[in-house]
Amino acid sequence: MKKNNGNEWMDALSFEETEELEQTGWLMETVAKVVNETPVTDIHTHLYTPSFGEILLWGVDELLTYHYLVAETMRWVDMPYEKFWSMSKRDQADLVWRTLFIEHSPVSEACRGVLTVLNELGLDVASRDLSAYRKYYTEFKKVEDFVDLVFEVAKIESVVTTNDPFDDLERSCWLEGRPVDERFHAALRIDGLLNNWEEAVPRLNEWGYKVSTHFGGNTYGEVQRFLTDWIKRMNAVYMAVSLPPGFVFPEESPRVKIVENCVLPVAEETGRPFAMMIGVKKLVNPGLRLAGDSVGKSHIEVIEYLCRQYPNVKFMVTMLSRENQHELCVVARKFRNLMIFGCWWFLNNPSLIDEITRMRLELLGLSMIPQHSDARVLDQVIYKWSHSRQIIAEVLLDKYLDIMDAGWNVTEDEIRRDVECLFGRNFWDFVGR
Ligand code: FIX
Ligand code: ZN
Repeated sequence: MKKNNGNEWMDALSFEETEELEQTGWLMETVAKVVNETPVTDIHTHLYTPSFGEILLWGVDELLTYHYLVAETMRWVDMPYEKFWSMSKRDQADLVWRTLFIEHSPVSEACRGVLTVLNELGLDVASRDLSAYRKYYTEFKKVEDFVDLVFEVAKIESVVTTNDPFDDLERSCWLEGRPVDERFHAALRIDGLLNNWEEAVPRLNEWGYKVSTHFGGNTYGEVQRFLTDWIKRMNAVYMAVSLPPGFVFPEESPRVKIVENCVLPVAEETGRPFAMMIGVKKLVNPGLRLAGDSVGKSHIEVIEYLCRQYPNVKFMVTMLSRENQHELCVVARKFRNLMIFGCWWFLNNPSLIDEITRMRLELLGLSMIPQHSDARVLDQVIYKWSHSRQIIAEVLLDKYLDIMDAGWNVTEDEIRRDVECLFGRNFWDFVGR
């Protein structure tokens, strides 16, 4: 008597059904393997090359005081914000750990992320022993050793950082000529120029760029020189800015004047894309500081206008509102000089990554950049990519199964080619490297 192993149902399958079952099994295994092992270029982070020192954040106390977790903690804790900010980093971390992990189960995406990092670093998450986790990090004598480990665990090939010449600490690092790890690529961040023109003018003059608030003289030429100087100094792969939901173009504002007369000409001349991250409402709750920003639906017409009027400029765009995602996909179908990217910030959650990635594959195929980490703490790339890889693999599998149903069989090489596009090739081809 054949051992009843519960699989006797398979004997009843036809030859074709058995073959399809085997193909499906192969596809599931192969997609998961390729997605999990393909190295990633993380195209937007808040990390820094190790030589820039303490502004590169790492370690469990930095993980626990990530502004996402601060916002979640302050929902439970009836403490004046300023009292929290006056606490030491360690005491802040203790409060977050107690509130979000011990007194309540850590089910939010940001909480889960901390657990994924600890787990993938080989620590005993079940112990809930924060002091043991802290002790682990003391074993790394210099951050460079930890960078190598994190890049290996997360399978990161390189990261693009956010580099702001208006940040005094960071500017001095660049002017000193500190060495840049070749895995860390700079993006020139120009919020200081576009979102605070009044404050930027005296600083630009101090740095030797003769500009005036009302754009007299050769202000446009001098701002262009500022941009090209910093693109060269940083070897920046793109220029980037975050913009409010109300951003429109054209418009009689300093921001639009500078974009039109400085940023776009430099983008065209240098071939560097202009990355717009649109939809952030800064400091709706100022007491929360970095955690106090919120989201608003933005005007898709501005993307249509810019891509149409400036066909020789490359635009990278991500939008913060879920309600903008479908129209952003549609606009990307209309303009090959538009590359959409990431599930940004409040969209970087499994349910929305799934929805947005599915929508993008269905509307754009593989001509998009599905994700970036936005990591502010080095360790975070471990969880942000582990979680996203899992979802991207599930969605990709569904799409391959759909075409397999119609008789199209993808090979492992083709799956690898597709995933390499999504995880870096599309980006590097778009920036022209
Ligand atoms: O403007 C940005 O680059 C945003 O990503 C950040 O300001 C934000 O705080 C963040 O880290 C979101 O993930
Ligand atoms: Zn960011």
